[in-house]
Amino acid sequence: MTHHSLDLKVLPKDFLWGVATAAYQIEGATWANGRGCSIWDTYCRTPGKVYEAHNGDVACDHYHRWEEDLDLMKELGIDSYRFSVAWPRIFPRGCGEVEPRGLDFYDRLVDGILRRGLVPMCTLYHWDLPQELEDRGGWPERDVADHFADYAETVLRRLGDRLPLIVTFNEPYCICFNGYYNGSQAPGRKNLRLTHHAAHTLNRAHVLAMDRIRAYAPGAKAGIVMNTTLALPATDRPEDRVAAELLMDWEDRLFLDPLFRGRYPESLYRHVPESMPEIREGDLDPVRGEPDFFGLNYYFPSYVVADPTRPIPLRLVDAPAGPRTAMGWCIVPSGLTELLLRLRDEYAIETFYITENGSAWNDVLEDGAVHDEERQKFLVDHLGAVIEAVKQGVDVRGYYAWSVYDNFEWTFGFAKRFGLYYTDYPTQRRIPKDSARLYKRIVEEHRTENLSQRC
Ligand code: GCO
Repeated sequence: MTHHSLDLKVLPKDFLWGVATAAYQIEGATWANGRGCSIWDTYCRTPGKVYEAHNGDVACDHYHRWEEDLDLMKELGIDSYRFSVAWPRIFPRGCGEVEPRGLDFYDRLVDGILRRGLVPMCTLYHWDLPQELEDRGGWPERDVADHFADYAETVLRRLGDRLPLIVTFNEPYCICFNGYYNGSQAPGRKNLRLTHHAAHTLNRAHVLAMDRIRAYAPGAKAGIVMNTTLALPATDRPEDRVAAELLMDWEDRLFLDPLFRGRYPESLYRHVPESMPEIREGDLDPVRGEPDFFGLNYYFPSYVVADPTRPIPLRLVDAPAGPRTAMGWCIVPSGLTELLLRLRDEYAIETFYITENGSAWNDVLEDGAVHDEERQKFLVDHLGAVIEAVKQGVDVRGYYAWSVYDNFEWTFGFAKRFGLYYTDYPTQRRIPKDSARLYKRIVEEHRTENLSQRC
């Protein structure tokens, strides 16, 4: 097991150590108890979209194994569990009739989380849009924001008194750009105007959902989760620096500026005016939509050069030579520190959670063990980056490892393993990797540090 020299006493005494999952990636039971079809059920059945046509029909069978999974999290010694609610379980058609058995499942799950002394962090949307709403236009359609707000209210009327931490959306960038621009994820469409209209619907939906959260979960802290790009110029050329800032307008400020400033980046109107959406009074409201915390998902930075031949004059280039995870992603822990500092300074964000951070490796199960040295190093190095940010005054309240166990990695299916536990899919056994033992030890050491400080 990896040794570490993390300065854990830097972290707040009430720092939340957690793990994160998402409904479609772990639950399975996609046709159980009235659940409706989602865009990911459809996408998985579209030839050529997902590795070996894998799908979430069974996944980690969490829908039936949730109690043992919560016991496993308790055994891991963590404080908090970040999960998502599947909209199609609550509104099988996206709106209209509610499926009470869907609410019943999450009612049991939340009570189970609380009964084990864990803090639930509930994500209302982690990519599984009901297919019928997509059939009616999907996120580019303005009224999906109203349906989302009604869905949020329905969930919170049932669970709101027991959810201390609530997230409206997971990764608006992926929802909009992978879903409607580059077509790499469900629903797999490719249209810039639809992308920007989807972004506006989602920005508006966040504001509407925050109204409902304040009304039906008044005791909760609410926020949003973004995989904000750390865009780095690939060279010191001034034009590449400009391109890097433009990438952040394009990918990130499209969501950050509406959230914190109530407007879109001016550069988008300069470069792609024809794709920008109609904005109505009250759509973007930095007062109503202001989050209590910002959830940051961090995996790797992006490297950018200027490219005047393109509508948005930039191009992503490969990261400098160096270690890569099994996803082919570069590994730059210091980027997490830099990104936290930049977000705090640019938007005066007072409270962060690292809502996802983790790595995929070609894990080998031998003699019932997985000696995942690289994942352990990734974990320690990125926790070190969080500690460095805290030393520089950033208020980070928690860290959620992605993920507790291997699960459905979207278009990569079950081929990529991010878990602290190894999921043996044929038997559905969860087998602790060395990284799980390391995470458990780090959590225990932080608690011990706190106790010693109290004495
Ligand atoms: C994301 C999603 C997760 C992924 C994880 C690994 O950030 O893309 O929130 O569902 O599985 O990040 O790619």
